[in-house]
Amino acid sequence: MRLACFKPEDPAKRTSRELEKKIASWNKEYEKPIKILLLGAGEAGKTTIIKQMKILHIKGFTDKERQDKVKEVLANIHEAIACLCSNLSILEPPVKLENEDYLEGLNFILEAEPQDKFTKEYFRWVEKLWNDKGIQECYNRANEFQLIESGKYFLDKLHAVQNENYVPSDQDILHCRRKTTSIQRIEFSIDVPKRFGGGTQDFWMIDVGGQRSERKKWIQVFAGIQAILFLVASSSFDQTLREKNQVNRMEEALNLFDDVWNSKFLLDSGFILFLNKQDVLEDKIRKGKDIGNYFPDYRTYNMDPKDGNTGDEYMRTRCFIRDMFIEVTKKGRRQGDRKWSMGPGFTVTVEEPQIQKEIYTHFTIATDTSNIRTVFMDVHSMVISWNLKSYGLD
Ligand SMILES: Nc1nc2c(ncn2[C@@H]2O[C@H](COP(=O)(O)OP(=O)(O)OP(=O)(O)O)[C@@H](O)[C@H]2O)c(=O)[nH]1
Ligand SMILES: [Mg+2]
Repeated sequence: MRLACFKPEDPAKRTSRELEKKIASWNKEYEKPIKILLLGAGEAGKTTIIKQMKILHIKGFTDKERQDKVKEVLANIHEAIACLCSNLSILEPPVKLENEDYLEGLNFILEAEPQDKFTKEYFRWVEKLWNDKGIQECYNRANEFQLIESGKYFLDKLHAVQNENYVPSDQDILHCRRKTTSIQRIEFSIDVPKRFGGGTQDFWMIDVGGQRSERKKWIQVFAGIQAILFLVASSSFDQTLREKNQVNRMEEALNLFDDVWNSKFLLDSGFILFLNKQDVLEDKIRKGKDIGNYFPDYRTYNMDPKDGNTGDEYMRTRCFIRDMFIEVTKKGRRQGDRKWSMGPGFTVTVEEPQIQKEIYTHFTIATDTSNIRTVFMDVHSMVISWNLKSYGLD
């Protein structure tokens, strides 16, 4: 009688066992979270996307979180009105208050001590000033100085905010601005489409600060990133940097995108570009702003008719901006420039990477939950499919 353990193994069975092992190891990878890193210059909308993920995939904001936001909302109001008041006379040519009696209020706001802020008198002045034609004219020229994006949103709802029972809504939280100075990670799970096997997939989304001084921290989180979500403030073509007011914000975004796209640390990551702040861009263009004054190539730009109505200035502008970024992905690394710089004082020498990658683009409004829900259905499917591909499972 032969002992079973000496029985020669059936080769078919061995192959099937090896395959099972391989699939088990793939499944292990599949169970790992997919990491998405948000990048882009300051005020592009990265943290707003994190807030949307919280609304869409986690339980939203708790009562305590909403209460904590009140302080930030009030700080946004003060920053906005003080910024408008102090820039009125600095603008070239300067702007005057329509109602000169409000000069007292303007000085009150600019000199407000913490205990004056948010008193009845304070809000009375803020409201009067915000409705003054001079301040409104100054607001219309806000691209000439540094006003926070949320200024108009909160100054338009002073009545609601003054109420002692005021609780910030989701919209208020999405509009509220606070500069990121740390690295933040949000974790969530989403259902995997049936065509990718069903079940759920965990995601980690990582947020970093985009202003120049923050960028030296980025490299700490580059390892193991499956997708880069690069955000651009599409409306920023007529603005300069808060950090350095001689530099055009859109130029900065293009250069930063060039650096990130060509980074040897991100060769394995997929790239998705969010051409964000489409609502602000559309508003600017409808009011007669012309990107051609800042990017003269717009004058000879030919929009592809399949991208929309070529006679619509907003459509043309958004396609032109998208194509400037796509152009970056097509050209090789700048000749003689092997340095990868993430801002002043932080450069790394790199070898020339010549890997063909593709860029996926979306026109987005980060403060609009339904827009982001739709866009992210695409993004999640795409990232899951990239991930499966990288494990040979597509
Ligand atoms: N209207 C409008 N506002 C937006 C949009 N995206 C972002 N914002 C606002 O723009 C401001 C800046 O957005 P953030 O998400 O803080 O920008 P960030 O990229 O995180 O900026 P840093 O932390 O400095 O890197 C906030 O007040 C947002 O509410 C958008 O699509 N439309
Ligand atoms: Mg941020």
